Amino acid sequence: MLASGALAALGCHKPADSARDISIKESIAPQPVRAGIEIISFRLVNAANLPVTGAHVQLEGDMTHPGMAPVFADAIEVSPGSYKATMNFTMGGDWVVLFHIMMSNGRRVEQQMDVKGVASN
Ligand SMILES: [Cu+2]
Repeated sequence: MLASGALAALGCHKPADSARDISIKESIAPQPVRAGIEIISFRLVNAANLPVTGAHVQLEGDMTHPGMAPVFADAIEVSPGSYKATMNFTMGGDWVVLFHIMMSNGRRVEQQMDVKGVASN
């Protein structure tokens, strides 16, 4: 279990045009991010700042250089609107994590976060 104080917020991303009303606030721990297992925690809220509950979220990690297979992780909802996933960054370098979100009403939303400068082990 992670202490919330160990989480370093990476910032609140403005949603993409297709998901203007759904925003995501994410953090990743431990810091600094190193190759290997990291915990990605995130909160989904709607335009009224209410938690988006019951979403199924798959994370996809891609490196910014070609020739690497993506890594995937399924998130679990740990409290209403708050989710957590365990991602294995298989290499140091610059990553982009895509959030493939399927809301409980079936609507699909995409978000992403940049994870730059993952340290090599
Ligand atoms: Cu790579």
